[in-house]
Amino acid sequence: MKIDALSLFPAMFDSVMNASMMWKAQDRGLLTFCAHDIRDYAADKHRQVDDTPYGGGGGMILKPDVLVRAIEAVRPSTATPVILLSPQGRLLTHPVAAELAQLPQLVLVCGHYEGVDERVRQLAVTDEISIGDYVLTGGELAALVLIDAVVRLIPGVLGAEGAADRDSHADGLLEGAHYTRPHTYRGLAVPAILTSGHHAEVARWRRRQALLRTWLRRPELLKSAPLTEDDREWLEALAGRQLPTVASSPDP
Ligand code: 4G1
Repeated sequence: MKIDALSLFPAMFDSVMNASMMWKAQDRGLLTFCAHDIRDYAADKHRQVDDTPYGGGGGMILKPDVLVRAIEAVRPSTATPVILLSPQGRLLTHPVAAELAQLPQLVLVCGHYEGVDERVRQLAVTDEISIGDYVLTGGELAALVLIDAVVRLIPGVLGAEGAADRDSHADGLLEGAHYTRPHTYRGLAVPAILTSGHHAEVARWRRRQALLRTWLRRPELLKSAPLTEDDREWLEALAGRQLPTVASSPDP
């Protein structure tokens, strides 16, 4: 996959893209990443990239001529998607990331100030994606979140360990409780089932922990999660029960 990011602060991508999984993906030839400086596409001697909004009001708007020129310069064909990271976009979810991971190239456009001139959307943007409902200073961190979610889904980027990890996220449930050594920490012991050696019982306990935590914290996720008949029966039993909190009951 080739990813080109357009930004006024291309250096913001350096640390994330040169560490860990992102480094591995590029090292293995599975990802080519390039951050481009939008200012390089400014035409005047002051290299102006933004201007005041028509109709007044505060703030600055990214100029359409500069941004469209930048997009057209990095986009090899009109078939390449151009994604504007924006609070007005469709929400980034696992299915959206999985869809983008199928594509050979992405151009990501990061806004700044009050945003981009509307004609950039009309002329050069093919998709608009948001990472969530909060105010950001720019689209760069949103682009990095999207890149992380997408690149880990490219076959060969994660090792065997990661592939298993991916399955547990892709099932649409939250993770239950996890424990590692020491067995007892500050008086808190690991649930006995995990040291029992009964693998089938452990698997069932983990599944129910995941269902319980999802039901308590993100019940809306259960609507789209693939559930077995056993899962449904157990959730129904839960609904008719007095529930303690997850934190105080690692052993439901
Ligand atoms: C109105 C959030 C404005 C923000 C309403 C998620 C946020 C890009 C994202 C803003 C941005 C809300 C995102 C806001 C983002 C121009 C430059 C837009 C920064 C900008 C809820 C500022 N996912 N925000 N406006 O944050 O780019 O992708």
